[in-house]
Amino acid sequence: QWTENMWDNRNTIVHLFEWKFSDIADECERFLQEKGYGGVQTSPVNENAVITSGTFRPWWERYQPLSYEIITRSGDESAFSDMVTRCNNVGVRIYVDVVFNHMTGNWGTVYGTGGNVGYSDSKSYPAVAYSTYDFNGDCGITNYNDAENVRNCELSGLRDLNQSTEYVRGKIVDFLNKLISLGVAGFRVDAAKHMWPEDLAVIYSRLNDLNTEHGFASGSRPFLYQEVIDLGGEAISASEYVGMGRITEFKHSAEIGRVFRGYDQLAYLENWGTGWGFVDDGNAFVFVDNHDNQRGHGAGGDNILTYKNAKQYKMAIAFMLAHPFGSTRVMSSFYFEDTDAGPPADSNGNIISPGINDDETCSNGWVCEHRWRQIYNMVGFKNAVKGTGLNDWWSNGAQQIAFCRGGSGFVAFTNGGTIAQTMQTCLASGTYCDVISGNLVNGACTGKTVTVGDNGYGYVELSDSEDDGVLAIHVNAKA
Ligand code: QV4
Ligand code: CA
Repeated sequence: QWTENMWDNRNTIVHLFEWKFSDIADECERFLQEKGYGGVQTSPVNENAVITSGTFRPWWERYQPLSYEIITRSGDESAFSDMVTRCNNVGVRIYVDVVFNHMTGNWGTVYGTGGNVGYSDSKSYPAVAYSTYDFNGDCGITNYNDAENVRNCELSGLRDLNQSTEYVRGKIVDFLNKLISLGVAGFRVDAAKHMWPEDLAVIYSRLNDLNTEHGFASGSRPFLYQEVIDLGGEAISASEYVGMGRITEFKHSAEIGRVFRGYDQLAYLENWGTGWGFVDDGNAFVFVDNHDNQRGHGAGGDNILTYKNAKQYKMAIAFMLAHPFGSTRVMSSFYFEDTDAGPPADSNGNIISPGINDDETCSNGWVCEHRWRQIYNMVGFKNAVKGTGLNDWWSNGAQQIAFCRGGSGFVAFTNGGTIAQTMQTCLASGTYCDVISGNLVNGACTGKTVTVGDNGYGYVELSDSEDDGVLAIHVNAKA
C-alpha cells in the first residue's frame, strides 16, 4: 500500500483538478505518457451535492458526497471506465480522491449530480442507502486537541459517517472495490485524520488486489495516500496512519514554500527529509501545493507557493523532483481569484475542456502547470535518475546549492547571486542540455548547455536574475 504501482520508467502523479474524464483520457494519450508522468489523481468521482454559490458551482461541492454512483461534472461511469482503460494502456495510472468520512453538509433536501436526492437535515441518503443510524452525533469539530471530537464530530458541518459499523464499512468497501475492478491503481483518502485508524485498517484490509486485466502484477495492493494534516501540536499524529499507507506530508509543502520564498537558506536543504521533521521517505507523499492550500484552505498558510508565484514555484517543484525524498505529486490548476470558484464552466455549469496552444500550454482558464517545460522536464529528470541516491552535495553556505543523482543527473539552484564555476556533475563526458531553459530537439539543445569533461566536471553558469533559478542536466538529454 506504499508503492504507486506505476510503470517502471515512470514517476509522479499529476492532480488534474476538476478535469473531465474524457479530457484526462486525451491527456494521457497526447501528453502525459510522452513526458513520463506515472499517474493522474482525479477529483472525487462519486455523485456529489449540486451547490450553487452566486453565479458558479464551487469546486468544493465535490467533497459533499450524495451517493457512490460514479457521476459528477467530470463524467459518468462509462466515461470513467473508458478513461482508466485508455490511461492504463499508455502506462498512466489513475488514483481516485475518495471521500468517505462524511456525506453532504446540512442543506435540507439536496440534489446530486446524478439526480438522486438526499435529506441532509435527517441524515438520510437513500441512494446509498444511509440513514441517521449510520452517522455520528450532531456535534461539530471544535477542538483539534481532542481526537474524539476530530473523528466523531462534523468537519465543517459535513454529515459524519460512523465507520465503526459493519454496514457503513461494507458500503465504503463496495465503492472502493468497484473502482479497483474498473482498473484504478490507488486512492487519496480524503479526511483520513477524521477517521479512526482501526476502522481504516479494517476497510483497507477488505480491498481487492488490483485488476490484472489492467496490467497490474497479480497480488498488487492499492496505493494509499491518506490526507492527514500533521504540522505538530495536535491530538492526532501522522504516526497513527503510516502503518497502513503513505500520508500527505504537509510539512513538506509548508517548508519548501518557506525556503524558496527566501525565508531560509537553500544551504539548509542538505538534510531535507526526516531532518526537517517529515515522516520517513517510504511513508511520505509530497507536493508543493494542493487544491486546498493553493487557495488558503487546509494547511500551510502564506508560505505555500502556487502558480501565482511562478518562478519560485517552479524552483520548488524542481527541487522536489530532483530530490529522492517521497512519492511526488504535481498540481494542475484552473485560474482563480475567488477561492470558492469552480472550474471553467458554461452557463449550464458544464465544465469546459482545456484548449491546447501551439507551445503546449493550455487555454480556456486552465493553468496546466504540468505542461510547463520546467515542470514536465523535471518529471523526465526524475525518471532518468531512478534508482540513484543523492551525492556530491555542494553549497556556497547560503542561497546556492547543487547536487548529483548518482551518475545520471545534476542540478543547481540559486535563490541569490550568480553561480559561475566549474562543478562536479558526476556525468560522463559530453554536452548536455539544460532541461530548464530548453529542450533536446533533434539532437540539439534549444536552451543552455553544459559541457562535461572526462573527470565529470563542467562549467555551470546560473544567475538569480534568469527566468528560472535552476539548471538541470541528465543522461537522457545529451546533445
Ligand atoms: C458551512 C459552515 C459550517 C457549518 C455548515 C453547516 O462553514 O460552520 O457547520 O456550513 O452546514 C464547505 C464550505 C463550508 C460549509 C461546508 C458544509 O466551505 O463553509 O460549512 O461546505 O456545507 C472542502 C473545502 C471546504 C468545504 C468542503 C465540503 O475545503 O471548505 O466545506 O470541501 O464542500 C481540515 C481537514 C482536512 C480538509 C481541510 C480543508 O483536516 O481533511 O480542512 N481537507 C479535505 C479536502 C477538502 C475538503 C474536505 C477535506 C472535506 O482536501 O478539499 O473540504 O471533504 O484541515
Ligand atoms: Ca469522522
